[in-house]
Amino acid sequence: MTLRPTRLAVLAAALTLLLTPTVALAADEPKAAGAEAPAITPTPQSVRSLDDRVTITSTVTLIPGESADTQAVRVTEQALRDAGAQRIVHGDRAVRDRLTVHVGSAAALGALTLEGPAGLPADGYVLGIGEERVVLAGKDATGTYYAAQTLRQILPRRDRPGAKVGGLAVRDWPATGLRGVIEGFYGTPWSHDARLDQLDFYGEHKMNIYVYSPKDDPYLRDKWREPHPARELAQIKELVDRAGERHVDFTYALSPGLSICYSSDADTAALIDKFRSIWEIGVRTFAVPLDDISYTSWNCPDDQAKWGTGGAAAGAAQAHLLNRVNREFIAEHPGAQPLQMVPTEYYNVTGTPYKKALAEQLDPDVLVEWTGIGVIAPTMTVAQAKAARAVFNHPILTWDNYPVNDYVTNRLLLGPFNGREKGLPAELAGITANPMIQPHASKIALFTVADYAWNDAAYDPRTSWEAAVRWYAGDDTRVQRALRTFSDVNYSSRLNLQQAPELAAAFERFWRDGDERRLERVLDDLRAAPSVLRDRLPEQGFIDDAGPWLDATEAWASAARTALRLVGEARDGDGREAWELRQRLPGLLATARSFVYVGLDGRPVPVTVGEGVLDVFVDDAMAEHDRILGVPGAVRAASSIGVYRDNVVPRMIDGDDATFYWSSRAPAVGDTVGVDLRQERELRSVKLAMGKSTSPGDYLRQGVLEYSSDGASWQQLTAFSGQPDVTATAPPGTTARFVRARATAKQTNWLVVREFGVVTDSASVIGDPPAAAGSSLGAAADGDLGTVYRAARTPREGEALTVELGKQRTARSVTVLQPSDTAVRATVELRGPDGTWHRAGEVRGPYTRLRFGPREVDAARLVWRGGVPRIAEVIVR
Ligand code: 14T
Repeated sequence: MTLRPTRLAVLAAALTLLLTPTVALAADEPKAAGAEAPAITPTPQSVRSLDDRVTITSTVTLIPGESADTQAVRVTEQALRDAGAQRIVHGDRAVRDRLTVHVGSAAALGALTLEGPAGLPADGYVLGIGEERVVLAGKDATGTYYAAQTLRQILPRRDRPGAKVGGLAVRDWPATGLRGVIEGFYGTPWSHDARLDQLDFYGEHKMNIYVYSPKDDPYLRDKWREPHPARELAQIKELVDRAGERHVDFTYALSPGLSICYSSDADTAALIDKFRSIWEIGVRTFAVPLDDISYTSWNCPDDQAKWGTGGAAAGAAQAHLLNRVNREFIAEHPGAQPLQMVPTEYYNVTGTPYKKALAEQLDPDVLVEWTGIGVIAPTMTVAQAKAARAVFNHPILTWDNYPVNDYVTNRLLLGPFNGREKGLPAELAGITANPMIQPHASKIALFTVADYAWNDAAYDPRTSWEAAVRWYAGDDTRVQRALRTFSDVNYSSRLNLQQAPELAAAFERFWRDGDERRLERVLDDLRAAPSVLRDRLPEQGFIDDAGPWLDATEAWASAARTALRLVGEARDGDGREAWELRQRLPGLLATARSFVYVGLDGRPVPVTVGEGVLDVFVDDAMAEHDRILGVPGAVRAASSIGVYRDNVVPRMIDGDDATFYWSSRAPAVGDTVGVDLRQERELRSVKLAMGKSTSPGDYLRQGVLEYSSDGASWQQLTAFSGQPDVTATAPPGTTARFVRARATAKQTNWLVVREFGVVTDSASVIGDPPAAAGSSLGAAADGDLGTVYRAARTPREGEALTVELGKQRTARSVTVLQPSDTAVRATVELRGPDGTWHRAGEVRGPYTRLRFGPREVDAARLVWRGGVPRIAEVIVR
């Protein structure tokens, strides 16, 4: 059938011609906001566009009303100037042909027939645009200030007057009373400038509380009785002033728990005196955190005498102290906000004598901070919050340990606030998030916290995260992409279990469809992201914060890019090029792992990015190459338990008895450590060496040694108990790919494995010259391209290296791999069934592949012809 233009198509073409000029004209007009949804953050409760629009005139009349403060006026004026207004004149009535802006006036909403803010919760506001006016009407001064923040986000950016702004009615309020940040982590406290910058950020994101409680400021904890040095006090005052301007409650938290005597009048007076000195610089909100202290041992005998021992005694003593602060200080200072406290049991809702004492004895108006269930709560539900309210019998303020990274200083946590059930804010006095040691890098997560705390009903973690990235990157889409890519490889946490969701999907897709080009683009973007951010991200602080992670990202992307090329060359059959690339990877990986974060204690901590995704891809790529080449790959070690410090799992197969794998907790029933031989092998014996002299008890107290062909069904080799060193010999004929030790009883000690040794029938290598120190003959045929046989000296006439295959097999090729900087020459010979050797060819260069017709062989040898031998692998297939 031939296609003819139908009458409809002709009509459509004509219509297009007719309409095109009109469309073009419309595009020339300044775009009215409201045509696309304005990016208001946090997400407002309700936005409605009105069938009207206003013009930003050259001169604007600003009429301050009853709930306007200087800051709301300042933000409004700035927003108007940024939108093209040239003069802003304060007045008390509208002037013809000028835009009128009412700041803090509910009555002015009348002309727009909008309901006023009277019925809204604290901090709520109504913003109306239409009828030649803009009206900002807060429930209170903070509400008006927030209306101004919303206006700032809505108005266009212009350098001359005339912009049209679509009519709009925003009616907005927060889902919970307190929304903000608790600087409550261990490690390097934020700098003064970073804190000032944070306060600006909170104001812009409608967060209204900042709790000043860095664990490592000595004057807040260790030396809580001592006054702040004058310079520091002056800085605190500057923070307090800035917080006030941004409608943020600066909360001063003093943690006396390490040394206070609860019954002491002097100590109570010292605490109150310090609060008083802080009141004087303008602070109105106070907290007494009693977390991370011992409540089983008192700091003075008087407390023991007064309260006895146990949780109930601790609760009573703490309530006593807090009530005194509450009655003698807070109640005596009109304008003071409710006192906040962190209980020593802050991480669950279990009924205990301690909580019961607090519930009954602590003054009812004191806010209790709670981290959810677990110190880092993966999820928080409405039911849990209700349970917390019930068990503490006090208003609950969450201390949400996200995105705090003091327990994982190798990581940046750039994923969204997640796992918090909708409806939670309504159960709470508020939400405070404990941020990262890195203030600027914390803003992505904190943006999403602000979004959730303001409007949990509308909150979607992924959408909010995307908005956060766009907001932080600014208008440049390239920077947006770079920041998204970088945040993706720093995404996971206990709240967001998947690491690098976008990159992981790209890898998965590649392994499915083999589209190298597509993945190439993804990895090129990842590699370029750090320099794009360094060159163009608006906030330099982020670059300083993220330095080692940016470096690591670039290096990991290079490694992954090389790994991808490796797979490509191997699949295309270019073994020589593949071997070149394969040899580059260990160095690239070492570089990728070389970047460190240096904490307060001066210890360098290697940083990670895309862990479990980038490293696994490189591993998988090498495995794919090795598979194509016909080698099984290096033996792998695994553990079902995490790693303590840097005592990583591979240390139990490094052949070094002085290094060890150390678990991050005690093994439970069913926990395993083991090795993957990467191919089915004849199993000879297993030797498990556990414990170490400085922690001799750290071994599997009771367990079994098992082996498996598929990693799914297991056979027992032996059972053991009460012995740190376990050896077992397999019955002749036993074959296995996997060997493991499994705990069959729970224990309290953690686990140290010095070596997990497995002896198999692997091809044996004999001959001369002997291997140099640190190398072995076996490395030439161990299935691991990463290990190299290095001869200790120049070969003598007639010396050869022989690889015994263990059994006869049909072969069609021999491949000999040498490190690229070696140029040894050798003749390759194969032994046939009659025991005689036949020449197969010559080794020349790093990659030699000799092919021949199918031949029965049981050994191969390299007869040296010159140079000092270094052989990565001899592969007979
Ligand atoms: F007070 C609390 F609510 C709280 O979370 N305290 C600390 C906090 O300062 C720290 O930033 C956070 C994350 O590491 O966890 C708490 O500190 C801990 C918690 C532990 F379970 C320190 C050591 C622990 F073993």
